Amino acid sequence: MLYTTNSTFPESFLWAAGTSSYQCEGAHLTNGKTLSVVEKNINNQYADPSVASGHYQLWETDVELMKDLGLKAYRFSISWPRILPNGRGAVNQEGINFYRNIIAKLKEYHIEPIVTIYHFDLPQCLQDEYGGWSSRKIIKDFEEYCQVLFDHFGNDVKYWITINEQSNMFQLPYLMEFDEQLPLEKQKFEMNHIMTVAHAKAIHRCRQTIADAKIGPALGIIPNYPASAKPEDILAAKHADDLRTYLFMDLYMKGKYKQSVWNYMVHKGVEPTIEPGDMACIKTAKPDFIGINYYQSRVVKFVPKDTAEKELKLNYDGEADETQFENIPGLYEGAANPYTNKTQWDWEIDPVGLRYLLNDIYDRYDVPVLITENGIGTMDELTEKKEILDEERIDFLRNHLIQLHLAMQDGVKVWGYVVWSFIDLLSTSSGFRKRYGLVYIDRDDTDLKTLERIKKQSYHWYQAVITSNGQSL
Ligand code: BGP
Repeated sequence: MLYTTNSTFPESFLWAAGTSSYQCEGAHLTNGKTLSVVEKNINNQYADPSVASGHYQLWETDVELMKDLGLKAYRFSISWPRILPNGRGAVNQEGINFYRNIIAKLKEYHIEPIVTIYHFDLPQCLQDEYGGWSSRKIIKDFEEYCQVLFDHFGNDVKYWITINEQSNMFQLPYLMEFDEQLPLEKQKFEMNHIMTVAHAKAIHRCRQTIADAKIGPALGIIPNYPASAKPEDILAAKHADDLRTYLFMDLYMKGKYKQSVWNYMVHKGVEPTIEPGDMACIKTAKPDFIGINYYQSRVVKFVPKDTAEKELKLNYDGEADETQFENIPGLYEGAANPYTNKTQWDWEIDPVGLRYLLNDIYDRYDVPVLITENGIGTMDELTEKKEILDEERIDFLRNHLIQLHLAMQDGVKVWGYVVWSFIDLLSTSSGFRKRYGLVYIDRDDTDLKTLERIKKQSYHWYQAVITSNGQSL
């Protein structure tokens, strides 16, 4: 629809906020928990995950803050190595109790738990034993981990997210480990296939165990815009979307490899090994919804085959303009957008892109959407009165919610909206320097301070949004 109406958000709309385990819990080697790959990797480069936001100890305070905020739902992830310290086998009762207590409190306050099964934290022991996601052995271990969660929490948790940001997992250097002796791209596509089968198995297990559950993946999506009206640039944007988004979406929703991407992989000799039964397993595991993590859009232009290859280099410290866009010679290269503002970490701020993306996804796949992450990383500072005046965050969230609402009026079915993040947490790329929370945590990268929770201005703003069911944006 090209014109908007005055409709309101539905009563059932899930106003939510989110976190993930290793980013907020801390206690990373406490009460039976073992190390995960991502904890090992970020510990080397950024902040220390042993305390994070102190949520393991302070979860009750945090849930009280959720209640005051009026959240209808809370998205969080369960730590695989907290539940299964050896990656499989013996279940750690302390881990089960930790999440069981949180879920019980959420239910008491009528806050719907939305549980992510896998948010980057692979047990390090499985990486050491057989190479983690590079081995098909992980499919069985992941399936059993899922079964443990469904058996223990299935009565109370009705919204499940299988895997967070499968696509980004292969882009960001600290999320996965690769074998330096083997061609990188081939490894990535093999791992992607294995992960897709594991995701599908999780959906099958969920359907067998929890009759009334809704389950789907959460994909980090960056829509690609052409740098100009030049036909080659238009095609470049399509290629970038196919490789970075629709490869994954077609697997999840249609149960098949996108032909153009398959051709690309075959041409480069990097296509994955498909075993008998894999595609049938994937095809019959249609998700109930798609979770979208949306932060930014990107511009791409065509670059000829003989261009030098460029890797993606991220801006980690928030000193703007350090990002180097990746390219695939012959297909596309990232470029700056002259029409959008950027965050301090060079992420393009593009609320309209959310409306565009939602329409595109819904047209292609006809599946309900949950915005599983949306937010802005900023360097928040306490004022003398101990306040956080994060107007930039309020603007960001407001403008995205306006576009989300317009997309709903266009006809897109959106179940809910998860602000990233509920409390400040360890930014995977930049530690505590880059804050996303509605609630400030009194610590920084080097000084643990008091871990006091302080409501930001955005917390109060979101509270009013929820109370008015989106009327008071
Ligand atoms: C997504 C992750 C989140 C969160 C967010 C912000 O990719 O799912 O876990 O980290 O991005 O990213 P960052 O912390 O790197 O700014």
